[in-house]
Amino acid sequence: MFSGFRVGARNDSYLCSIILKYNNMKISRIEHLGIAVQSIEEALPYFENVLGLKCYAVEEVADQKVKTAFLKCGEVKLELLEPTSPDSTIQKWLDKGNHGVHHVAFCIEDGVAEALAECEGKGLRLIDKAPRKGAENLNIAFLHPKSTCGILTELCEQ
Ligand code: CMX
Repeated sequence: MFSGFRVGARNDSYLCSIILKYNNMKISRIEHLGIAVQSIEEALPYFENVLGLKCYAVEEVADQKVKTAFLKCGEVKLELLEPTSPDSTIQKWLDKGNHGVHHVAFCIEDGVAEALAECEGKGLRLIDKAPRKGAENLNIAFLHPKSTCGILTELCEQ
């Protein structure tokens, strides 16, 4: 016979484990990989002339202090990120000796705002509390790498 939940540490952790397993977010694919480079002009020949990928758009995202170049690789895009200012987060990341893949962006089917609320409810650290406009006019939001296995994670939708 069902006796109801008793208040106590055991039931709290049981409930917590149910909530953590509950997953509403639908990821359809990897939208793009963000790759930090010091210079798009110097990096492009590798991607175009060696890998044979085509750059189809170059766009500056002023509020992020980056210039972006997009290449298609099947249904996944590569987003080259060049800092446009010494205080760009990309420049700071490069200055620390990092280079290469900077973030992974997932395409969310049913809304970035809902996905953010779900992530926050599960205790993840959000960088963006609400979706904002990113390159290619996508609605985007970042999750902090400290709560995503060390991978700077971008959620996006068309
Ligand atoms: N991947 C994994 N870890 C990263 C990281 C990355 N790309 N960038 C920073 N970190 C880690 C650092 O290593 C550091 O870890 P430790 O504390 O162990 O050293 C920690 O996060 C804090 O990093 P920080 O150097 O002190 O930098 P900040 O806290 O100032 O900023 C972050 C880090 C992630 C919050 C910031 O870079 C950010 O807001 N990123 C999201 C926006 C962005 O990247 N925009 C550029 C792309 C634009 C676009 O695609 O449109």
